[in-house]
Amino acid sequence: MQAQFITVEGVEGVGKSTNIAAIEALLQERGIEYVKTREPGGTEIAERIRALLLDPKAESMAEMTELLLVFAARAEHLEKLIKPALARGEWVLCDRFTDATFAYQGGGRGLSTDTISHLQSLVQGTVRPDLTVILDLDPEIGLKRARERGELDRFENEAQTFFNKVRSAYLEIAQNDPQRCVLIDAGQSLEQVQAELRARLITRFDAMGA
Ligand code: Z5A
Repeated sequence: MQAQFITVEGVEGVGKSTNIAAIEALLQERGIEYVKTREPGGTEIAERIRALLLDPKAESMAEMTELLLVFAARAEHLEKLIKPALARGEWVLCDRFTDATFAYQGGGRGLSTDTISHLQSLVQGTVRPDLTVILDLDPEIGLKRARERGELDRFENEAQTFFNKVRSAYLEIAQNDPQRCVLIDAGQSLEQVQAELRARLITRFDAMGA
């Protein structure tokens, strides 16, 4: 079967890193070769763009600059890592992708969805995730977890209303694309979240013969 492109999304502190480890365990059990990566980032140049995007000292960055930097990092990531891995037959497991742009730059910042869609076509061509896990959580809880972890990045310093809009945008994406998206209530205990995620992925993997 064709290598699959899996992405994991949600507001800050929702548990993406923790649940990505559970997805990796399932891929390994099934003997599936994969590459784990993240956005913004994943290659040397894209990681340098990430550092600029997350730098709390870059607070005056214009919204359009932010959007173009996200897509510049993505162009690099696609050409150097994602497309070559898929071409080799390896699955790609990515912490955030373009849904994050629709949620943060579209929903959060209020930039036009048409502009984002246009950049998506320009940078990605026809590349889209095959499967997206959206972890849903009240941003207040997620931000509390992020704050307990230490210093906040440029996005985590945004107001609660920003994250409420980000969450709504993710819920809209899940609702509009149920074929691709698996929506999980991440407000449950970690054990419950992982059990539900595992069960739903097993159903999907079995259906595709993976
Ligand atoms: N961004 C953007 O604006 N546009 C774009 O196109 C893209 C990104 C691609 C970097 O993302 C930033 O880039 C992001 C949006 C922007 N904004 N910020 N900040 P990031 O993914 O690197 O950063 P993050 O969202 O803060 O993710 P994170 O730090 O990796 O958090 P997480 O992976 O979601 O959470 P975690 O580390 O797995 O869990 C946090 C803690 O909660 C940890 O102690 C866990 O043990 C605990 N946890 C997890 N699940 C549970 C449950 N169920 N119960 C209790 N405790 C739990």
